[in-house]
Amino acid sequence: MKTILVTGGAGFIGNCFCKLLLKERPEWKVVNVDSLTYAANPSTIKEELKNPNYVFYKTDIRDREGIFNIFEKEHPNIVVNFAAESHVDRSIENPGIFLETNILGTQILMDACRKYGIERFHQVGTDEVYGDLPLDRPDLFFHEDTPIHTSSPYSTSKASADLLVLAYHRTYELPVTISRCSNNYGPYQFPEKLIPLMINNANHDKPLPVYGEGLNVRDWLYVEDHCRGILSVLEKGRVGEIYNLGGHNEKANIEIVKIILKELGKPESLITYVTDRKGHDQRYAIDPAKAMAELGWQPTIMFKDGIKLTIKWYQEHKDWLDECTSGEYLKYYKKMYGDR
Ligand code: NAD
Ligand code: TDX
Repeated sequence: MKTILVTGGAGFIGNCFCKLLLKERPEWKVVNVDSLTYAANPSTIKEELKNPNYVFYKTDIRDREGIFNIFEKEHPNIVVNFAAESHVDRSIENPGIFLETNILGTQILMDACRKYGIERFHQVGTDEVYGDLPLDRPDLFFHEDTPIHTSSPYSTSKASADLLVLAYHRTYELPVTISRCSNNYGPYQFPEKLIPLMINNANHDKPLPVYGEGLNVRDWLYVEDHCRGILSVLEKGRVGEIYNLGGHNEKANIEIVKIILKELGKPESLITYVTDRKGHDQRYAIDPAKAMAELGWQPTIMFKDGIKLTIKWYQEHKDWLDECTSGEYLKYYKKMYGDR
């Protein structure tokens, strides 16, 4: 029996990872540590809470004492850190919390790992640490040794955390791994991110706010494929290594928005071009060759199928979307999109 401590397990990707573990590693105990920020809808974890192999702590990873107490009690063998402030636009408005959670929170977790001893600390990273690629060079991709070159406070905080993780490996010999993934899509993503935001707006016949000309390119991976990649890194990856995870599924934002409108039977007249994001990265494109060769990992869900599954899920879970978009979300939406 292994105990795996997952932080941010009430969020989009962390919850998918917990679901995967409970299904496919039934001999593992899953400890979810999440402070339930605005980005976590508590109903996301309601099924997991019924599972005897699952424990939930509502604790902030910035709370050193709280985190150390959980380690003292649970003695995890493995720690996977998903907990983060994850939205680029919010980091442009208010960078401070990104540095606190994403960097200092990671440090506190690793300090607990050092004190109590673990087999593996895995940091869930992002391709945004590599900066962006030009739109006119489709031959270029991010490799694990592509230099860090960040654009936003969000990506800078994630890059800083990665460097700290590597420093804890070199200095204290903490057994770490890092994965860096491209854009995820799928069920339970908070509707501040492109795909669920556009689905939600289209459902309400509200304008679909496309930044700039909608030509920025993202490399999309179905969330469960990302989670399977992380599990492969835990089970087959080499300590001290970084693994890029991505699906070679590049799409311009405007293509995605049009697919959503078509799937929902809504008119393209809902598309509204708005002021661009500050410092907007042009193109992300991951080369996942290392993970494929070393771990035998590869994406299983094609974008054309994954996007249909995703839209269908949101259509069948409008209550979940409504829960996310009440309260604070309305203020956020007005602030970010009101005069854009
Ligand atoms: P999310 O915003 O949906 O979820 C983040 C979760 O972390 C939430 O449940 C939130 O309550 C929790 N959290 C935030 N601050 C916390 C704190 N101080 N203490 C404890 N819990 C806290 O994010 P996501 O999209 O699921 O991303 C998960 C991780 O994957 C992040 O580290 C992100 O950088 C990384 N990532 C995301 C993507 C993507 O496309 N979404 C791609 C690559 C990497
Ligand atoms: O209203 C919008 N209009 C729009 O045109 C929003 C919310 C986004 N966009 C554009 C900006 C980006 O080019 O869509 C693209 C995707 O935007 P986001 O969903 O905000 O994702 P991105 O900025 O690419 O970052 C995501 O991928 C990497 C995640 O949020 C990060 O957590 C992850 O690390």
